[in-house]
Amino acid sequence: MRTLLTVIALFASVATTAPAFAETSSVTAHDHNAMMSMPMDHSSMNHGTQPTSAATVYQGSGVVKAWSDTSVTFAHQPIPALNWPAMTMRFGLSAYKGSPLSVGQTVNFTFIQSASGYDLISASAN
Ligand SMILES: [Cu+2]
Repeated sequence: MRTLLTVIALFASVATTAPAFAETSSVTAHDHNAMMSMPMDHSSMNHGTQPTSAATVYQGSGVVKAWSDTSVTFAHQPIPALNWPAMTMRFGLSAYKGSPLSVGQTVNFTFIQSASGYDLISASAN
């Protein structure tokens, strides 16, 4: 009796873990693909309906209005992904690895939402 119960318990635990494993590995493969194609593929940008640790990267373009060690101010074009109209706003620089931008320069840029606002990721002259 004891052996039979053990066998049943083992079988049940294998049966419930196996599908979970399959799902986890397919999600990982999917995320990997999304990351590989992110710079080019806009369609992968709106996958973030469930909480993940990877922040969504948004794209915009605009004119540099101010530059400091910690922030840049852009007068940017509308950003449909966020339902933003054109506006002038500040982005933090803690995640930015590029060179300083010049006031008056028009750039394409990418950014993420941060705990305190929005952080610039990259910018390239337009
Ligand atoms: Cu804005």
